[in-house]
Amino acid sequence: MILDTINSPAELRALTLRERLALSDELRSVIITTVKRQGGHLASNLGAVELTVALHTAMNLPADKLIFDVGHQAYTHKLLTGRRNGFELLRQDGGVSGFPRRDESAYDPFGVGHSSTAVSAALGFARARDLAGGKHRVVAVVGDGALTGGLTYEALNDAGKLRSQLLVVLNDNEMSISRNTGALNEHLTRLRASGRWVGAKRALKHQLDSIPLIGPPTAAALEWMKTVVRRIMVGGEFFESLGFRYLGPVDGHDLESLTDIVGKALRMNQPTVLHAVTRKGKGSPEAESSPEQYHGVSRQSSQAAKQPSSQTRLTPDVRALAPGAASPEEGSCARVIGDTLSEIADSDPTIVAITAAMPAGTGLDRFQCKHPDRFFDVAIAEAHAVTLAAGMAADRLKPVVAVYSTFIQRAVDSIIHDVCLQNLPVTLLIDHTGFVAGDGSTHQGVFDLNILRAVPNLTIWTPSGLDELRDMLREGVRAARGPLMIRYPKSLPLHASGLFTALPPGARWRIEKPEARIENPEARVALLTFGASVCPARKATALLAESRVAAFVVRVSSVKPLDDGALRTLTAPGVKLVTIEEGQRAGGLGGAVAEWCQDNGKPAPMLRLGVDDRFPEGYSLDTLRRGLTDADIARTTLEALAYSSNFIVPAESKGAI
Ligand SMILES: Cc1ncc(C[n+]2csc(CCOP(=O)(O)OP(=O)(O)O)c2C)c(N)n1
Repeated sequence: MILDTINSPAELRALTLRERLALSDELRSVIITTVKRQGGHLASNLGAVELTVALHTAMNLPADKLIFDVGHQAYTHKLLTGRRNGFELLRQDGGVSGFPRRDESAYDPFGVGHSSTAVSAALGFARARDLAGGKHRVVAVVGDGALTGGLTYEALNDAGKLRSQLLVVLNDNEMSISRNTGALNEHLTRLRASGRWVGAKRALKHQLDSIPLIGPPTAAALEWMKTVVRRIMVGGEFFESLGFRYLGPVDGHDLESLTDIVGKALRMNQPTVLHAVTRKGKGSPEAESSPEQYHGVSRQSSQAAKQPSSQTRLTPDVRALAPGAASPEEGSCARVIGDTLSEIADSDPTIVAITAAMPAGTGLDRFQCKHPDRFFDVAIAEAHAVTLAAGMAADRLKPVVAVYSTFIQRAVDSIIHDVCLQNLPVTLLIDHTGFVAGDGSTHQGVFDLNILRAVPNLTIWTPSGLDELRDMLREGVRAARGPLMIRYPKSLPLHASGLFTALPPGARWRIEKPEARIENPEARVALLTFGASVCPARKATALLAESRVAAFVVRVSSVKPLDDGALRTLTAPGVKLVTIEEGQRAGGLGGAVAEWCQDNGKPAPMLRLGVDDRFPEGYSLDTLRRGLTDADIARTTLEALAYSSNFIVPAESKGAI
């Protein structure tokens, strides 16, 4: 394999065109085989193979800086920069990340996972270079989806002033995760249609050859020629109005032309956009025909792993359960959201649903099928999604916005300033809270509760089962009293508990009966938790019972407001409190309970388990959950009981929290 001989771009540059074409085929097959086995982003990566090979050939990496947007199209880049071995364990602990990371390679100048950061970061690199008098080139690779994110516009607007080299390669495959949407996308569609982009050089030559220049060129012929050249090589009024030179569109799979034009674009001493048209899923018939389903692909099931590789199939992972988390007792929260919202909207015409480019991931595609007129995909624009909802709520609609926890971080001020300050009835459905498998530290849902708990007027509910999620959504949207956030992980048990009673949700916590009765216990401990941590907490009560500790679980269905009555019961003398959450300890559930105890003169002995002021690292749920498993909860509780009458964890155990 040629790929085996490539450890750095220098070796790639020594290859002939024929060899680079063969290498591109090899890269595709390694990506397909690895993603089949490990899961990962398939379609985006297959579409970016030639583009990446061309960039690696024309650039001088790592002196030049190559910055990917979102980063889920960087597999070829990783395979060409000495990470072939780690790629075997793509998205697994000990293997390479599915995204560029500064701590992984000198070839990754900027870490990423969230969309629309590349132009800002690249401009930062360009300005740093210029201040230092450097000569290296800076390139941002931005998808047409990422181009819909507001940050990109802010950066383009700023970058247009630059008087030095900055190349933005627009990797336009007409797709975000779903089909791209919005007016800019339509502009790109027109550019694609106008440019006859099948190989820029060839198209240009063909167009120029077709000009009938008989005799001395007439003024009309010259004007025509100018128009044709402009249409091919200088279009994109949008980019030009922002101060960029626009080149393209070019065929993003024609390696020869592409390498040539990337080389030329790199020589431009001004901000330049090179518009490359690519095909998402290129080279895999199934991914090409269903790029949305094959955007993300889940890990091969163990049964499929036993079959010969020719029979193994890729598994689209649009709404699938988290790898390793799937069990018959668990189900997808997104599916429940989509179905429940569709159903309640049947009888309530004021309900509208908003997604920021994730209709399938959030389950809102189900709502879209049933109520297309009341469904809005605003593209990758979380802040806009929330402020749009505020506007709708101010005019009597009941908007529901579904966003993953990690991406709602983009919309914090919209929630504060537009929704909560005006006390508008917007329902925020925050999916993928807590630990998230596969994508690494950029995608963990461990901040939303902590950041937003401090915002006045916002109610925060935390379901622990799909039945509770359904009830909360029904009740929240029906009442539409004010800003409401319902936050849930990717999947939940079907039932919050066997004893579930369909009480209207609110600040009503469920104090579960202890599983085991312990006569004369050594200690009484309440484990306060919600969501994915309820199950390990329940198991921990059994482990604690073995040490004569009477522990019981309290299902916290509302973090804001807290359940005053339940807390008064729980802070009775003799009960010790343990809060457990897949989120930052600072300001989370534990913080809320500690504040309540302080404010109410009930200084209960208390242990707060969660993420201790660090970014969670790891790709498997097992790794991410270290410190919060049933055994960890029981062990830390026992350590705290043994260590101090104040129920404090010894300093040396803190690392596990
Ligand atoms: C802020 C933010 N919102 C949502 C996402 C989820 N997301 C990941 S990739 C993607 C689509 C990106 O499309 P594009 O930039 O065109 O890249 P392509 O996959 O088509 O190559 C979305 C919406 C994200 N990564 N970041």
